[in-house]
Amino acid sequence: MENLNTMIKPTWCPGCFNFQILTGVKNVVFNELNSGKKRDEFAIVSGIGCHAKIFDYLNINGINTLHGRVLPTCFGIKIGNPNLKVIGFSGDGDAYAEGMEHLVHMARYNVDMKYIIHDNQVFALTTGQSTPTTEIGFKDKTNPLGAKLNPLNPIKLMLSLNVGFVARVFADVKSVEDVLKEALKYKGFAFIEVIQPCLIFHQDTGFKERIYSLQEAKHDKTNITEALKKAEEFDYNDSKSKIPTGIFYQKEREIFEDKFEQLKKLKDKKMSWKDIKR
Ligand SMILES: Cc1ncc(C[n+]2csc(CCOP(=O)(O)OP(=O)(O)O)c2C)c(N)n1
Repeated sequence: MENLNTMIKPTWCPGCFNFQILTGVKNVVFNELNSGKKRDEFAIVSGIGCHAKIFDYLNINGINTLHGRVLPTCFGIKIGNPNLKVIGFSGDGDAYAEGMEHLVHMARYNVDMKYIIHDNQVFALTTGQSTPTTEIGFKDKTNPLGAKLNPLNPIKLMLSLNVGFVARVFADVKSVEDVLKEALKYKGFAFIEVIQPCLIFHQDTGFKERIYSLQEAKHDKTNITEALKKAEEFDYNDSKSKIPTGIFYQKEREIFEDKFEQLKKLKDKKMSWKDIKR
């Protein structure tokens, strides 16, 4: 486990839920290494924001990229070496504001990579401005009279784009661990929204009391109609509603890498572009 640590001291606020995400991810990678995978088989990418510091605290190769550019960077890595297990990390601002155009197209492309969104409903690093998942009425420096714009429902968006692995979990170690383990087994683009309060700029709205597990409730994750119904149960404006968590939808479909002969060859022969003689 120590090999996954870096020398850098975390600068997240004490108690920040990003620590839980970090530990969950670390546990999963640790188990993968124990079962024979090599650290070099993984690559991570993060954007800009508090979430992005996870890059500094995980001793795994990768790129800390520009704000909103996590997915095209992951995509580039996969094209260079489709055998890598690539995990991208974004904030809700990074994913749904600066990065939205990439999210929509990467969802369509279905590249075999995993995407974790640390959704604290604010631009935290820049001190708490509203993002596309901030609820109406939230007061911040850019909306002193309260936010007026309707928030996004990221789960519904992903389902409408035919994404084959759509999940939401709360930011606790075990939930992050469980869902990432499943996502790594899944072949294709896995979308994992991790909801978390920001202790400073967007405090808890009773998440823990409102959350229930889709899997314990025997939700049929192969049924898109049921998944869409579940996605409707919670929107960010409703501070009273129940919040379904777990895997909303899971179905494999052809991945980008298998549609292109050159990439498929690299994948099947376990090679990267640098192994090819020109
Ligand atoms: C293109 C661009 N726009 C704006 C910024 C300023 N900026 C830096 S961090 C940040 C907020 C990040 O928020 P989010 O992605 O939600 O992550 P969090 O800090 O909440 O984890 C912003 C707006 C930037 N660095 N680059």
